[in-house]
Amino acid sequence: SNFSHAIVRRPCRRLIEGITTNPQLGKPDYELALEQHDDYVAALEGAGVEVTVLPALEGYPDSVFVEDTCVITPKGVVVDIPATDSRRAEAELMLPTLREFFSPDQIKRLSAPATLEGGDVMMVDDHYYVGRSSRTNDEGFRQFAGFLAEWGYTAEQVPVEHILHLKTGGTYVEDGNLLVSGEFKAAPAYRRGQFRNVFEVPDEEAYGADCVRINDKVIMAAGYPRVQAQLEEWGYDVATVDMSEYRKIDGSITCLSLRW
Ligand code: CIR
Repeated sequence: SNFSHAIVRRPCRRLIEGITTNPQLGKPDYELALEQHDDYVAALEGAGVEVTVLPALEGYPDSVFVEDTCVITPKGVVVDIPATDSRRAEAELMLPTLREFFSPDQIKRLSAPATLEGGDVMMVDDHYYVGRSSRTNDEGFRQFAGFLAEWGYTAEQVPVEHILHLKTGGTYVEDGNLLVSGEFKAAPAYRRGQFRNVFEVPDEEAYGADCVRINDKVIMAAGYPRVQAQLEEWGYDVATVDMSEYRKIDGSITCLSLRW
């Protein structure tokens, strides 16, 4: 894909209170998280996109994970309804920024009781895989698939049992190349000959399965050598960013930006 823009939001101090399923990893170090965020923005810019950096939102510990606020497709935007009480307003708070870039008829809104978070949405050309997770429900899928259909896209659900979001467990880096980890190695949805190459990420590198393809670059978390070697073998120019502080609160590399 050709991307020209990205949106990120600076982490707030209350990042250390972000929701986590991995408390044993400890709390994020805020200063280090800020540095890693700077490096992330630099990596996006290095891939050739213009980055809009929004100010921190102190009331929302997880607001750095802007990917969960909406889904941006080449035809329009669907504003999400995040599933957790502490995050729900983040989507609404992204609207003014979306309106700077998209016209009113390009912006679609989900309505309750739908829930949907962008981390559960993986685009493969004109087809969208949508996690059925603790964060994205059937009604969220139904409404989202309806908007996609208006734009000429198809969608299907993929059950997410053991991790937070669909893309936590793998990402499509385009050109027919899919990275999968854990439960998704066996996902029937990914086994229909529609991928040229499927790399099964070893368990010890599972966190590295979430990568961002932007223009001719792939941005990935630092410290996952087998994933990196596979991406390089596929011919990608790989940029790495240390994600240690975000990983502590279940954040992967795609979560930190919106891209189009
Ligand atoms: C949460 O639990 O909502 C955050 N701590 C992490 C969100 C990660 N977002 C993503 O994978 N798209």
